[in-house]
Amino acid sequence: MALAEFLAELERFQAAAAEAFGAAADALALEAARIEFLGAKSGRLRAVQKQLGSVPGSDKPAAGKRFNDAKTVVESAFAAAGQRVAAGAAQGALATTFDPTLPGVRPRLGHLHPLTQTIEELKDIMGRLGFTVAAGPEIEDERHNFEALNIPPSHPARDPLENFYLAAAGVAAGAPLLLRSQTSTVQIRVMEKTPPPVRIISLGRVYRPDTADATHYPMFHQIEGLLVDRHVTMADLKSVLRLFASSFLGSDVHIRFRPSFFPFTEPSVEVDMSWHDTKQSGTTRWIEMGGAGMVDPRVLEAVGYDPEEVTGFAFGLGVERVCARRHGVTDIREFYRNDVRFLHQF
Ligand code: FA5
Repeated sequence: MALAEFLAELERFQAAAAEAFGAAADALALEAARIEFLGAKSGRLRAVQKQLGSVPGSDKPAAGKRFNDAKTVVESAFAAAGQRVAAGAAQGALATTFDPTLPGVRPRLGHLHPLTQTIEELKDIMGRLGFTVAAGPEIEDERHNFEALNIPPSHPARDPLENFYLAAAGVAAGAPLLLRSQTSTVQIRVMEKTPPPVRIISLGRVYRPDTADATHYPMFHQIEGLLVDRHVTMADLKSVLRLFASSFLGSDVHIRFRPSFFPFTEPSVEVDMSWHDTKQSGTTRWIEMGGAGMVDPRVLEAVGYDPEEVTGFAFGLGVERVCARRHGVTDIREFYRNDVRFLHQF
């Protein structure tokens, strides 16, 4: 093949390759063009290279140089097309996945646990009735958990199997300590320090070795109320609890007193609240929420109050049960499973 003929062939190859690479709209088209022009086995570059062999010997160096130049030009045209196609693809992807006119994605914010929400709301309701919040320790001595509450050593509630007693050290020293089993301990701590009248609530954790079930947990919360003043009666207790129930659970909620016994109140009642069960064709069920009663004169005496001068009422309700009742939760263990799908609903 004459040199001129070879150079013309080289020219055609170079122009056709540049045009094909320039026209490739996407990676697929560009790859097809690459195989056609630069393919190692049967690409057109390879064909032109073969023709170089037939150029007369004296023209070979010039032909070879032109061949190498054309190869470089075509290869850089391919590289440039590759960059253009990749940039276009990235922009296209952005155009389909990012729409700046769409509203942003709101991050999911955490919030207070439903039991904490309940505690805060109950403080609020009782605060409006003039009750201030008092606190007491969760590790208690027997005087505050039992004795001053008129619970004698022989009472079954003091059984070591019914309580979480702490290390033997306290027992050995003759002053056993235990995790408080009720918030009634705070009644004593407040009355020991404050002369009447007293109007407090106390909310916090209490501990009992109860088996966990739908209405029991070994660690739970109580809200305790105590009002001591002149002429306090059971009617005051009932109206405060009725207001408490209707403010937190709704005005259609009824409360019921069932005669009961607590060593530190006389008379004593269990406090039930109605549960209008819409799932069971609107039947009304009663759920025990807590205990209550008139403070026993012996408790008033134990803290130095004169039972001839003042009377008082006290109540202690289970926060988990009140919260479950409010939200229609049928198993209080849900509050402690830490399942965010459950907790997120409140
Ligand atoms: C008491 O704890 C008395 N201190 C209440 C009281 C206070 C009576 C003041 C009189 C005057 P009781 O053991 O019944 O009472 O518990 C009160 C409430 O706590 C129960 O009605 C229930 O709502 C809740 N409760 C009791 N045990 C558990 C438990 N294991 N898990 C969840 N809630 C519980």
